[in-house]
Amino acid sequence: MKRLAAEVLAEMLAGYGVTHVFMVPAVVRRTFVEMERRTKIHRIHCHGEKAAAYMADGYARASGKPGVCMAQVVGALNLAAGLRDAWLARSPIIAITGGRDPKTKFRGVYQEVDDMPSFEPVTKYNATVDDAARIPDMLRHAFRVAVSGSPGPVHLQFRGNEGQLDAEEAEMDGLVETQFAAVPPWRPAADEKDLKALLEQLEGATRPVIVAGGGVRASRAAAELLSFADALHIPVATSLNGKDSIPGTHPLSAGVVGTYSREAANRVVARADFVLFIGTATGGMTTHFWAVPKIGVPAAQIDIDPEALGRNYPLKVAILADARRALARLSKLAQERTRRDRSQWMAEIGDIRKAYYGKYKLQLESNAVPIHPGRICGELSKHVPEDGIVVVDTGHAGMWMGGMYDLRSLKQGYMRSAGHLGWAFPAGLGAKAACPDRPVITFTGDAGFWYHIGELETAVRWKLNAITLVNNNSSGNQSKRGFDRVYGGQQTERGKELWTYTRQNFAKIAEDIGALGIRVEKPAEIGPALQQALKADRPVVIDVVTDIDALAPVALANVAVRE
Ligand SMILES: Cc1ncc(C[n+]2csc(CCOP(=O)(O)OP(=O)(O)O)c2C)c(N)n1
Repeated sequence: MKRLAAEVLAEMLAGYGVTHVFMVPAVVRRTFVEMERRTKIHRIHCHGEKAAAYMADGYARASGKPGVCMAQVVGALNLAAGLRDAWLARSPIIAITGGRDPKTKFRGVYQEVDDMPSFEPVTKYNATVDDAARIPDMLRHAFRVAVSGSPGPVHLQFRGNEGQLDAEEAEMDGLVETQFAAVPPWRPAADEKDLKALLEQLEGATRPVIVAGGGVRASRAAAELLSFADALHIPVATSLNGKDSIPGTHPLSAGVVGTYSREAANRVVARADFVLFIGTATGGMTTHFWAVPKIGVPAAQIDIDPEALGRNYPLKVAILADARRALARLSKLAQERTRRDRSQWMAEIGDIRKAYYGKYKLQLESNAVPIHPGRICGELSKHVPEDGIVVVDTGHAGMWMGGMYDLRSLKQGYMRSAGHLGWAFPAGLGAKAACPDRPVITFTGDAGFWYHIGELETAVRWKLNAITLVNNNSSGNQSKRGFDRVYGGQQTERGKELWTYTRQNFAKIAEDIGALGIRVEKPAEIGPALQQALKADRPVVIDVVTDIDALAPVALANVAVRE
């Protein structure tokens, strides 16, 4: 029996558990009508395609379910640009765009270029859907690819500049494979002999460390990670993507290692005589460009992606498995063995942690006016609720929060821009869409906030009640050091034209748009502002006026290793 493609598409998306789609019209118009008629899917109509992609990304990272975003042909490249962060962070997204029609292509059709090559570097699967009958199987494949292995974005280009293919009829099954509705669809087990070899290596090590990445998060393996680390007394450092795999308050937590990092973590990892990488691509940001730890350190790795294993660090043991399953089995096997005394290493970890908090106390508790951003991190560590999700932009935002913010429990979440300035604010709205019952608090600089400030109106209209805290120093002051350098020491007064802005009051702008705006000028006001925001049940912007001269700590490299 023939059915209207739009009906089948709307029903299939609902069948996969999609609750929101993020888009700028006009694309698959008829499907939106069928969504209204047949499903509860919210059609979040945004102000820009890049922001729509970031919202889908935030939705995906908060829920583990693919985020869906859409654009008509002329907005397709804007959407592709927004997939870049998801690609880098391995976040599952399904992007649907309008495309070309064989009947008219190459004739100078209004608004049309060949968008397909632009999606190639930022997707795992990039395909054209030319016949309505193919929508079901290609959508199923899109879900399958997005969530399988190391997750990532996929792109389907529907025939017609607005993807009008959805208005056609065809024979369609509409079958949904719910196994692929979220990450991970499978939990492959590790080879027992590899796990035993790893335990041998760990037993032989005096100062082992675990570096946990986004794969631990994707596998929802944090509890198993902690049991294993606790059982064998192994400290845990994380990548920025893996930050919510261990509370910062846990005595085995070293912090985020690498470039946007905590110096305690770089110290611990540099001191280690054995490194176990779990669910991390061992990329430049996590390893401070392969300096922490140094290449050649005895290492093992657990990953679901065979191509990640040993890619940057030669391995003693390479384990292909789902992180949660491997860690659960490792904990079990570890119970059957004698455990090595690590009291000296544990004492050292305690000392390194203490030294870090001692050194940064001045910033975390700073009473300076204008406010020091370290104090914001200190206040957030205290005030983010037990089930709160924190969403963080890149640049100094990533450095301040990656290094200085502490999660207090495994129920709290942490997500961060994989490098794109301006990602966090829309991603926070997407996270709130995915998890309406959890508080979402976004930390962004003002440069980051300016990118998609128009989406405040989207937040108000759709009641995406996220809290956005703006570290407002009227500049992108991460650029200061770089411009000082190229000016040969200290930049000229005019050099500041390259990274400063006019002073603005974002609380006022927020109020004008219909959100709650709170301006904070004194450190003691941060806590009460957060409490007020958490009770507001509206989108909130907390505009914190901060010190333009406060620069985030740079990564500790070349850590002296003394025996
Ligand atoms: C898309 C994109 N463009 C440019 C950059 C480079 N960049 C990184 S941080 C930054 C300035 C950040 O300013 P702001 O968000 O205000 O935070 P601040 O450094 O002032 O704390 C820039 C331009 C980037 N990361 N991403």
